[in-house]
Amino acid sequence: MANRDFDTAYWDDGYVVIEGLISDKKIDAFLEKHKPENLVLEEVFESYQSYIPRDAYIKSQQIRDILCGEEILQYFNKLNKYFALHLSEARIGTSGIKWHTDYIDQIIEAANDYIGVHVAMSDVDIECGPFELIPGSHKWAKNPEILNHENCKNNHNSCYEYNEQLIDSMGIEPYVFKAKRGDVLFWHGHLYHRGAKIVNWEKGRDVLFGHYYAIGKDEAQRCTDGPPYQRIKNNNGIFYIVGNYHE
Ligand SMILES: O=C(O)CCC(=O)C(=O)O
Repeated sequence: MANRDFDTAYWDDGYVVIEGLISDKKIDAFLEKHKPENLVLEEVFESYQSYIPRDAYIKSQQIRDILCGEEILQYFNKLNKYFALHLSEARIGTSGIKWHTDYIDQIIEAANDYIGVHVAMSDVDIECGPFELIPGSHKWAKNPEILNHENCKNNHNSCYEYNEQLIDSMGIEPYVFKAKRGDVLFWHGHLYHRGAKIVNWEKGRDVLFGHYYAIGKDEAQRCTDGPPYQRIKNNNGIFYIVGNYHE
């Protein structure tokens, strides 16, 4: 991001890394509460499952302290959007998932409202399968006949193959996130990324992920129980926590 504003770098490259954003104190509090034990192997992508449930943030102050805290919010505010956390994951090492985007349908406005956050809870050992991304790929034209939610759900290999071929044809080198503990990476909903394969199972990278949707200002303003943590609605069982509503 050197010499560029956060928002310029984010919209140009589709990602931004902020070094040392989250304190050891917050990370230690999280790891004390959510110990990476009983790791379950996920066979499809040869990786460990998340050791917290996707909605763990609803009950965990320690997760919200990180994923909805002031450190991350100050950057969301630079995008002039109000974001709601809707998914959290914590993993030892990679998800192993192949190249993909988190927002699949080719609706640019909606993808602009989707953001992922990777918090490094330990230094990243390169052999444990780091997070990789393709800079600028959020702006590429992608085939909506293939990349749509329905097709990627029913026929996911066709989507992975399409993504692989498109990335090969563009010839852009991946960026490998060799993080230090406390570093944070923000990425755009249409940016290609993956969890690279584990090379050495003895080595880990403890990662906390947050996924967010932007919500309207009116909706954010309806929250009355005070920033920074506001549970605003129960949408078919999914709770949303507003991060950055400020008066
Ligand atoms: O394992 C990884 O780092 C990739 C995670 C990922 O793809 C995601 O959270 O959307």
